[in-house]
Amino acid sequence: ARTINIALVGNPNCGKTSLFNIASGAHEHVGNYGGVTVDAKQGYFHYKGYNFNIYDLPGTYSLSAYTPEEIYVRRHLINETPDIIVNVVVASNLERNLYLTTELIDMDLSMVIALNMYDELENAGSILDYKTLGGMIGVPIVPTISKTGWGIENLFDTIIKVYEGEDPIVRHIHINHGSVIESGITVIKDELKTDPKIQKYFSPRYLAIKMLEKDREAEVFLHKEVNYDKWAALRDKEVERIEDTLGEDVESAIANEKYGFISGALKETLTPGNKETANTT
Ligand code: GDP
Ligand code: MG
Ligand code: K
Repeated sequence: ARTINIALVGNPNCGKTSLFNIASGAHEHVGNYGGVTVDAKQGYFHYKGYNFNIYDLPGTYSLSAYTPEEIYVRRHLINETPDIIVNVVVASNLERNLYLTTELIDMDLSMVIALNMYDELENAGSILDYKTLGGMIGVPIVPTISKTGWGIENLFDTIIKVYEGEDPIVRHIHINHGSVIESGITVIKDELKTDPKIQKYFSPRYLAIKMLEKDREAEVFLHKEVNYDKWAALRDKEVERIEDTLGEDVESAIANEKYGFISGALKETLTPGNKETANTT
């Protein structure tokens, strides 16, 4: 049987471990992973003729390389190259949870979104047109309640479909960061494309974004793999132009554009309810 490698990625307290426990089953062996200080687990199970190898990764709000958890998740995605990322999001807190999603989209990875705590969204009286939202971002979205197991079979059926290249929703999109930033991304990306070593780092577009952010892991990668001075000079020129034009530092500007993209997408797909919930996550 074929093995599908899966990584659960999401904010702290979004329900990753609940999902992991339901999927891998109480009877499976679940050991601590790699003797690391961050909280990560690995499990195995079989479903519909496939072997699943699933990692429960530490919770993160973003993939900037600042905290041990963020660095751990980034390295896992780069080194273990999971077949499918399951991005677990809190259905009742999408404005914040989808930020990480926009970063995963930048990385150009195969992905399914578990719209978890769907019960809380419904309890709040909110309605999300998740099919339309999934179509907009090119990622299948499956509602789940990982506390009870509701929706988990549907989630794994969707994972199999994406793995087999049979899900019509899947499409790689680019988050539009606005013309000022996008022209900087394009200038750097077009240069990066000429260097075959860059292919090791996901996509040239992703690395170009990370360079503009002066991301620490990307800096280390460039130092190791390529002629750093040439890239730094090109990057610095673009950063200066962007910051002069926008009047803010480029890292915040990129984050703001991502939040703008999310709020635009939610404006079209989410009808918020007016009931308060006990959700504090
Ligand atoms: P993690 O930090 O992402 O691993 O999240 P956990 O799996 O530890 O879950 C955090 C809390 O949310 C726990 O108290 C879970 O019981 C609860 N939880 C998980 N999934 C759901 C869900 O779908 N609905 C509701 N209402 N609570 C959930
Ligand atoms: Mg957990
Ligand atoms: K909660």
